[in-house]
Amino acid sequence: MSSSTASSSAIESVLVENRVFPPSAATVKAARVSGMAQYQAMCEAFDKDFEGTWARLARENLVWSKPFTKTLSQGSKPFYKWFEDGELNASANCLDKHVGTPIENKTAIIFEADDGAVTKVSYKELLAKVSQFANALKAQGIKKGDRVLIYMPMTIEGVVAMQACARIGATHSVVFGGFSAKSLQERIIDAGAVAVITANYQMRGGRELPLKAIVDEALGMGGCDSIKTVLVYQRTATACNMVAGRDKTFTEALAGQSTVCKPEQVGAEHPLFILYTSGSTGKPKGVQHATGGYLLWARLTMDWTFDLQPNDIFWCTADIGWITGHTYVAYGPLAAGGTQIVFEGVPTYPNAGRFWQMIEKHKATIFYTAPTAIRSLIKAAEADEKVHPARSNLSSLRILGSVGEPINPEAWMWYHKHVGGERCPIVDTFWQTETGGHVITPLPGATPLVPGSCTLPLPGISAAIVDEMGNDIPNGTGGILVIKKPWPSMIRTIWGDPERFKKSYFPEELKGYYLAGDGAVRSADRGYFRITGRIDDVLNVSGHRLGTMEIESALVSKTDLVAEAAVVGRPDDLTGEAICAFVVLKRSRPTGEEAKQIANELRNWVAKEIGPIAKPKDIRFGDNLPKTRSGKIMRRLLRSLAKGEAITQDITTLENPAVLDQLAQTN
Ligand code: 6R9
Repeated sequence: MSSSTASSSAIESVLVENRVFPPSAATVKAARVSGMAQYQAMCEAFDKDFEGTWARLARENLVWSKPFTKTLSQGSKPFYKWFEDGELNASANCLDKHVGTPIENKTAIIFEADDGAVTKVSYKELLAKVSQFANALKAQGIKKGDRVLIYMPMTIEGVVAMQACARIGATHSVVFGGFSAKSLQERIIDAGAVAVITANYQMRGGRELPLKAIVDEALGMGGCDSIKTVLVYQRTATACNMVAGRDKTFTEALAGQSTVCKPEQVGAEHPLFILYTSGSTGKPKGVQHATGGYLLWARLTMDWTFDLQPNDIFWCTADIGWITGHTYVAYGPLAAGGTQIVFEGVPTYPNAGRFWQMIEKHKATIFYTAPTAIRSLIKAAEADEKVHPARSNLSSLRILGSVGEPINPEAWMWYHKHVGGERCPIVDTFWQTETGGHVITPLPGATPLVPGSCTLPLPGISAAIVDEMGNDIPNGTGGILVIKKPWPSMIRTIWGDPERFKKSYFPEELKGYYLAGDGAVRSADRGYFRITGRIDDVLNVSGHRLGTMEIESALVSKTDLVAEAAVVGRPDDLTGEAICAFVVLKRSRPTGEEAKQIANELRNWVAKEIGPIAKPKDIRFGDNLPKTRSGKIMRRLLRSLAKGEAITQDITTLENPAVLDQLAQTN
């Protein structure tokens, strides 16, 4: 819990934000959670009988092959267990559950490819695909408890691969298709994966980008001997390298496999997946989620936050490589029996009106995306009237959502007016990889909305703002966001590193509360939460989490060139935060064209080490970094330099003040 604290300007703006948008009477009337009184009653049910309420919801919303008798086990805090002695299967709860009901012929997924081609699958068809793929996995010797790494584009096949792993009790670990071979290799080794599921290529914005070649590169880096099988989906007609004995195309693997596969029942605590995310230290953390509790929350938040109704067409734009794509693409919409859109491409291809055109084409009713996408589409719409949302018929929409980073009130207002036609509630959902699903969010048929605020905790979630000793602090004062009581979809541990789990999320001084890692403030009048940003060394660039240390390690691993590096974030209008790297080279400090050229070389190096999303926007060179006399890098000062602010901090302890002028210059 070092470095920056809640920025004071963000706190001020929540105090002055006084626009309030209550849901219309008709929206309240039709909603699953109808009005604030019902929301409060739901919260009170947890206050009166915490475990009993969770147990009731788990029984009502999931199908258990063996009912649980214990709801919450607190014997080894903070390693909480939920519904411990119950058994279920996640895939059965998403698919089998609906087959044999009127939902079986309902469209489960409307897939739109990068080039606009549309494919639809019903629940019955999806179950057959998942079952056949599950049988193919079993035929490769993959079994319950094995870890399978998935490196796939957004496709029906990507969802099928995840569901098939769940069906046989294998724990999946999806890696976003933008991560590098090195990142992939690290995750394969950490998870001890036995197989990789990938595609030859992925299509993004009309370009064919390799996936299998990156897998080959990762496996060739060494240490990946646990991998026995690589299954390759042929997304495009282009051939890719195949290693005999190890690699099989989907077609080969599926040949002769039955479309019926009995789901493997697993204990509620069985790890459904591991998803790597950035933390404050160099190494990404494998966030481990449990089957029962995770699925319960995925299911419930579809009903509560999105008010999912039988005729809704739900569209979450997140990639399956992120937690949002896990909970609100691969599991939640299916567990809830909804129809959803899965989109392969990018929002700006063939033009920046793509999202709006797709909403019109598929008559989407619920649209869930990230502020960074909204901000870039605002810019595009302002520059070119042809891609403005007003050019599309968006009247099918009834609920909008936002996720991944704070949404600034200006972007909120534009989204509300131009996309939501001033009629759609916006659910600004705050949550994390670790929370499994939404934790603080408005409910569309209940909560009066305030732009830029994620409003109130969901029923059952005891979110609070405390000081560094875990004491409650009054509304209107910024502090540390915690969740006081455990909840079913919480992270269970960091894969292979339980000590780090305890240290990162349950530090001793915080009274056993879950530490989210964000700063927050509650408004004085309504007690609404506003997230003010990370309080650790984690950056949020376009809604993607990146550790500053991770990027620093990547830079200094270029040992022929870099002596030292420090990375901080600075505010950016488009991406929320931008990465700013301060670098000391082993040679003399470059200037002019040479500095630009070396900066680019370093950007490409970081892209290769981590992935293009981690490329620093600014790179600045100095003869040294600003350090205290005890040798500590003065990060506070670097943050001011990154922002281009005048240095007002006390620099009397600074060893080498002359470097400040050098580090103020961008290349
Ligand atoms: C779901 C997801 C988590 C971090 C989180 C916070 C930021 C997410 C937010 C938000 C303000 C929101 N964050 N949603 N900040 N308002 N509605 O994004 O998970 O990738 O793990 O990132 O994102 O800083 O701590 P993840």
